[in-house]
Amino acid sequence: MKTVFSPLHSRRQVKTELDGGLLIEPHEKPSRAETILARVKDQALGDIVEPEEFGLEPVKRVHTDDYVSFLETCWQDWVAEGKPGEAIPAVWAGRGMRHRIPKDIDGRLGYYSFAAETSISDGTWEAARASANVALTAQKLVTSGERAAFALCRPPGHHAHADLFGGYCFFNNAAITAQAFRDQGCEKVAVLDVDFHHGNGTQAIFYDRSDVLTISLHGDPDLVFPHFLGFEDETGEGQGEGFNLNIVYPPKTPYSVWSEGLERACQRIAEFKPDALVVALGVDTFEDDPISFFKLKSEDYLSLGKRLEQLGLPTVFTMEGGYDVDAIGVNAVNVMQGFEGKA
Ligand code: OKP
Ligand code: MG
Ligand code: ZN
Repeated sequence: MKTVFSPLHSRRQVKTELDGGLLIEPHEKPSRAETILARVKDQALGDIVEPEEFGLEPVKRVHTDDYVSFLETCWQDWVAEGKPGEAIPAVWAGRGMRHRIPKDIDGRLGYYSFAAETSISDGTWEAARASANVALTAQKLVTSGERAAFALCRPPGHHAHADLFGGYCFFNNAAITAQAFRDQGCEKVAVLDVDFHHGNGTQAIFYDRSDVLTISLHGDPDLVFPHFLGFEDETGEGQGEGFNLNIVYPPKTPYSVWSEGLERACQRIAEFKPDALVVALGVDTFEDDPISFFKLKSEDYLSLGKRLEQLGLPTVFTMEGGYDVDAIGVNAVNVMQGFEGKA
């Protein structure tokens, strides 16, 4: 399997993540991507290719023009205001307040976000753009006949809505990929999100559509991020009714239980009969992940890959979360190797 990777991911190198009342070193850090890349090389998974430049058009099929423009100039606007640190949203339109776009950068940071842990600094825009290009290049490989491709995206994307960043995400790489499949002639596309966290952005983007089936397996949002979306009674709306599926688990869920939901997800996908599959691949389901609470083991990722292969679909994997940097390479590449038949 080919891996698409851009060294430009390292342009996203923020110093801060608001966590527990402190500004800590971010969990979503450059070494994550480098460790996965090293494992891809070590295991000789396949060629490693740099992304092509697709421009903003396929990004804007999913994200609003004004959101994209905001991200492009956010850091300069912040610096121009004389702010001393990294750009961090600190104010939102609460219940009863107006959802209008303010001129001031503090106001716009709040308007275009849903969480405060995701700081912005110089290079975030370039890295987010590169991450989308990585996903789109993998999509092009699969459209051109590859059975599957691994988009080694960083920053991740599945929390990003059409016009909201948060949860370490800016552009929703999985959604952009699914939309690219649609725009190139696929009638139906499925997005399966196996990251520990709910893929709230992907769900929201396709919520009223029946052409893109969205499924996410995740930790109970009553207990974990993103807190305000991802419950099992969210099944889609309008035309999209019945085309969103959330499968929620409690703390300490092992693969033996998690895989029952995977089976339900796979059966729903098989019934949907999509022309392509996008897997939003987080490996923060791992037992030693520092911010998550499932109990998957490294060998379980081989089983996951094997089950995904059995769907028999052209498949793009977009990298999402995974914060135990020591294990992230083994776990992510195990999915690809399981897909390719390694037991
Ligand atoms: C991004 B992805 C940790 C709180 C974490 C943000 C989690 C973002 C996860 N104290 N809040 O889905 O892996
Ligand atoms: Mg998920
Ligand atoms: Zn996650």
